[in-house]
Amino acid sequence: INRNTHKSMWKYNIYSGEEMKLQHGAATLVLGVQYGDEGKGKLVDVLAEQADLVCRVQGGNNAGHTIWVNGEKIVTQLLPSGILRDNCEIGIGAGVVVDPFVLRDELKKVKSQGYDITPERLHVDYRASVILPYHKNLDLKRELERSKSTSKIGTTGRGIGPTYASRAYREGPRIAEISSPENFQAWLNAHPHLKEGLEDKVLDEFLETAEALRPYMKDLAMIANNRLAQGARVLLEGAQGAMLDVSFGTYPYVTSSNLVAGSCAGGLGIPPWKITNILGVIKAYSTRVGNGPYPAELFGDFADELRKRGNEFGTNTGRPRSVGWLDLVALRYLSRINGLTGLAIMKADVLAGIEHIGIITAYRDKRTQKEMIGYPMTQSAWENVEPVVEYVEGWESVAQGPQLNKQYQNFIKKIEKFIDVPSIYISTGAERSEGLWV
Ligand code: 2SA
Ligand code: MG
Repeated sequence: INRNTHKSMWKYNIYSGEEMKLQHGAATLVLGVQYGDEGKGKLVDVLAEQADLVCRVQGGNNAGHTIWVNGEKIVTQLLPSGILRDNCEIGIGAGVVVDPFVLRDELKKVKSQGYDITPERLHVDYRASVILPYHKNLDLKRELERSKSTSKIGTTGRGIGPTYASRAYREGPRIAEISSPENFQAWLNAHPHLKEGLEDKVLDEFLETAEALRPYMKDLAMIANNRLAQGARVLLEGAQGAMLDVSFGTYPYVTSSNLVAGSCAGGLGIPPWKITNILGVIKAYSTRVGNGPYPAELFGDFADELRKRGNEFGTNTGRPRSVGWLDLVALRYLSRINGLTGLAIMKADVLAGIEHIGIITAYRDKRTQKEMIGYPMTQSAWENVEPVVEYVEGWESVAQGPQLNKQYQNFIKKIEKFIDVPSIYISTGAERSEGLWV
């Protein structure tokens, strides 16, 4: 590894066991570098212990982050994973799409689990877009149409795509517009098609919900900038993963927002140079849920076993996730696009006991059997990727106490060398406490 190219990494000596410290007056970004479900929620929860403000910056309740605390499972969808640490404020940024009903229900749910989120603590940016019943219906309708051909995307059905489209069309309401019933009515009257599914009783409930959420609606961008100026440690929580980025993922089988590092500052409204650390999260293997090319995919009994062991089912939808080996070709590409300064590797414990672990180190073209030159750019190029898999020796367990196993260290070294990014955190189990700084 050429450490000179990653100055910020010098602080974290490899395998030093030294915990990463969040910088004051700066932001640290945690993002997924696969297809989502890498375990970002856990890393955010761990780092949030030091943070003063933790914010979501894109996506919506398509996300699902699972965190285990003392045997209790807590799932967040729209709320940032920082909610479990009462030392930090939390935010939902301008780049997020918010379903008011979901936010209401999620606040209620986490309250019943002991996390009462007050309006002093949670800030929802006025400029976040609002998911209306219309958008949800449209999402489902489009998917139904697409399922008649082969172009079904396999969305979460939460209205995410249509809401972002509605923003680009400049017709979808934002949080600020629903903060007053008069404004919202005026907005609906100007865009009557958005009233679909918002009739009578539902409209009343919607207005009631908006009213209840009003104390949370704020100028989060300015709050975040003020906090940074005061020396706060800010954590940005990415959603999904870079392979699902609307520009850099496996388009059109992607989500509808930009997820890569360059877009995250804009999802909150802070200058990009305030982000001084960009931590990529990966699983030691990979998963994908929804349709679209997935060259790494494994099938058969082994895949079923891995899915079961890793509990790889959609957090929100319960859909079984496809599983596969770690794809270093895509990871290397996305490490560059994102400018990763450190890598967190999760769920290697799930692979314990497997004799040989596969890693994808090159792409071959299925048709010509020749190695692909360059990164796939078209849908058909993606569909014709045949992975070249190398096998490394497996491990009986990830670590003994604070010591990583030799075989696992070799695995990590191979990744680091291939992508030229050092690892900083190794998860050794599902619990919040099960992880090592390296
Ligand atoms: P959408 O709903 O428009 O964003 O769907 C577009 C694609 O993005 C994928 N996607 C996800 N992939 C993995 N995890 C996600 N969150 C949930 C989870 C998903 C769930 O954590 O398990 O519960 O099923 C997520 N959200 C969106 C989606 O599968 C489509 O491929
Ligand atoms: Mg998830």
